[in-house]
Amino acid sequence: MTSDRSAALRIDGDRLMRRIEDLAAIGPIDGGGSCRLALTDDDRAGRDLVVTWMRDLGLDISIDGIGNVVGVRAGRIDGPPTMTGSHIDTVRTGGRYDGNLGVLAGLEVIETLETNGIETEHPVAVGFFTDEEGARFPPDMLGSLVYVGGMAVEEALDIEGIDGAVVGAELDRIGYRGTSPCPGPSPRAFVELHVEQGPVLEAEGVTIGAVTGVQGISWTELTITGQSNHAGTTPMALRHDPAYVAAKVTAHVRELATRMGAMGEGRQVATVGRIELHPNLVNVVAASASMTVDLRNTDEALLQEAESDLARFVAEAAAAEGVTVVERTLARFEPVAFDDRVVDAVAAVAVDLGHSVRRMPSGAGHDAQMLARVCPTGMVFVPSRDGISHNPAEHTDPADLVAGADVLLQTILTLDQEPLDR
Ligand code: HGY
Ligand code: MN
Ligand code: MN
Repeated sequence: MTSDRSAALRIDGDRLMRRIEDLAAIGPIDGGGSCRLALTDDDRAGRDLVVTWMRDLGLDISIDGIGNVVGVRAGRIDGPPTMTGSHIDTVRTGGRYDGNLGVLAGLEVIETLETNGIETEHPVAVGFFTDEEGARFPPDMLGSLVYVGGMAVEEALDIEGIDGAVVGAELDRIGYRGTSPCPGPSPRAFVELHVEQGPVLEAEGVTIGAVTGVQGISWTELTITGQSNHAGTTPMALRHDPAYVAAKVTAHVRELATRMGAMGEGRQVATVGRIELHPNLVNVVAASASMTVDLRNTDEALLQEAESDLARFVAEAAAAEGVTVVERTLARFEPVAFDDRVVDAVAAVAVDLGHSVRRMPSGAGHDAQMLARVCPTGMVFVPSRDGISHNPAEHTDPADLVAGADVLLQTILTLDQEPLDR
């Protein structure tokens, strides 16, 4: 049970909003969002700003071999910290809250403890993980995956991005290949604040989501090779057109998701986010097409069913058109269930603070799904206006941002008092 003084603590909303605006000003894009693809110069600038804030708070800062950055505030006793955090890399058309909110609310929680002279039993840590988005260097959640030992750092450093850059060289270039060991030290608990990025909380008029887990993710890259030819002289029956197969696959994944059910338990979503033709010219039947398919489901068996359906369709479409296809798995994570003790703490704190709350799974991937492999983990959601994200129009009302950060603060204080063992 937290003390009355701790229970009455609330974050400084203006200070949180100022930090959100300051970070959003790095890599700014029209519409109020940011573009800070992982390990770019803009990502470095964002990292430098957050590290400066960590240093100003007197945190013990560590940077590991994949560029994860963790700042720790000492507790009364030494040992594994109660940890929070998220990511500050963005997609190319990112909003200002995706990931950033979780990191900056973590800083705000620590500054609130500091300015109110609150000593926690255990250390409190806030971190940001490298390349959560996976948009430049797949898979997503790369940094937290390495942090928990899900991928060797050597393997991660060799990953080539969509622009031909390599993770290790980019980390060196921006000066964030650290010396702290990978895997990193397991925290005693991890709780992440994040915007929902979906329509549920807003549609139900609920302020806080006590997240129960994260759905499974399957990313596949298809490289389709046909025969480049003249657009005017080549009879249709003689074509081997990768663009045509890519279009059929794109239509099929939409039908697949619709057929498998779009909502409720076992909901299926499917997205073709990237298609690139070569040589991509108006009067040339393409030589090749490179595309990605993102499949997700809260049910692992159904996700595997969707993957099998896709593979069958691709093989049939390729054979019919006389093209070849090379498939490459870019990411594959099974659904994750969070620890009831953390989910219950989030829900109870939300009620104590007078906020409406509902339990719900996450449609998006998060670093928390990796930390759940090594410690009791949960998440706090706040509503996204119109359910929009991965779009500069992403917006959450300041009152909801503050509510989420207060729930994060009080959840960390609650967990600080709980005898959490693994
Ligand atoms: O892909 C995701 O769900 C996350 O935005 N990385
Ligand atoms: Mn995110
Ligand atoms: Mn994202």
